[in-house]
Amino acid sequence: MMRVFKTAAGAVAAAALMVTALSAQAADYKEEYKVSTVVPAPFPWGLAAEKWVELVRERSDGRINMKVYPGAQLVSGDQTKEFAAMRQGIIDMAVGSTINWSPQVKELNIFSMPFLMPDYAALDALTQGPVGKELFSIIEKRGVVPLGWAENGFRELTNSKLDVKTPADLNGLKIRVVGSPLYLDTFTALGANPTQMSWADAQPALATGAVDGQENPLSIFTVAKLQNVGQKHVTLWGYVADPLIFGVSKRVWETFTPEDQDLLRKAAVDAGVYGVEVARKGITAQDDSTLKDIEGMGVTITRLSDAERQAFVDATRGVYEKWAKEIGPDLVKTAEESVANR
Ligand code: X2X
Repeated sequence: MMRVFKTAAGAVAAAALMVTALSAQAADYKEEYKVSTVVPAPFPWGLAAEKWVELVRERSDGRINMKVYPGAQLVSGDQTKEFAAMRQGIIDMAVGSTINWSPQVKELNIFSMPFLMPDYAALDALTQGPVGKELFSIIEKRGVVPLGWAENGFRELTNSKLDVKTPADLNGLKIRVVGSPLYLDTFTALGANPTQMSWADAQPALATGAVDGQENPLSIFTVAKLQNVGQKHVTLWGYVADPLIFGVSKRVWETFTPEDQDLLRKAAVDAGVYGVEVARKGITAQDDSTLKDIEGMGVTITRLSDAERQAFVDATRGVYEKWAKEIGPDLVKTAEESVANR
């Protein structure tokens, strides 16, 4: 709306008001925005978060200052509370795993559906297609603004006891899982003895032998040096993958100008591209250097034939069907179509 000022003094007063309004806005920005993650750099997850911080700092000429707080320390290590804390504005921002947010956003369990995604193309078809779009709209309705995707990775099975080739090999093995009940169902269906604990508790539990095994991407295995806590047997089964989401508490989001919202979003997308690249490094068909490094440390890597893998698919089919109902049959159907048409 245009306003006509009757006097020059009126125009000056109006301009002064605008200047006050603008500086008030800048003053509203926090000195530091806290970004929660579970693991720090040099894990690919931490690298993605640091890249976001760096890009935002550069592109805002230092006006927006973020800092990564790893170890889920902003929620006392309880990574499954990260989403709730962000929604409440206790955490400003996070680069979070879909698994850790799934207790509050049950639809995110889609990535934990056993054997839904056979390869990276399938994972990309979900995050970059209609499923990703739908999930982002659900997350936003729950009080967190999602900005982009990065990646923890395909989660492989490791243990201290034996080479696991068949579901029967898992019989009675104590396996640490993350805090989504879907994982309890999957490992129970496979005859294992799953127990839920945070990542902080998992490492001592592996070291003392309180649990025999765990599942995590190979980048977590190598950076955390899980071979040193007895994990000498790795089975490549790629049963699930957890993408990471860059998110901002809605309360915090609304304090940014539209230009800065755009800046934060673009920086998250760019940091996500980098994050996916580092997450896949060394574990693809073209470059399997990480697998060779792991074998070089005296760890056996079991690669399943199609028939061997199918036995795991069959054993977890009931879990898949049960959780399709929990997650929402329509979303699961869309996901299956995206995978089929990838
Ligand atoms: O706790 C785990 O296993 C980890 C680090 O992968 C997640 O936070 C999902």
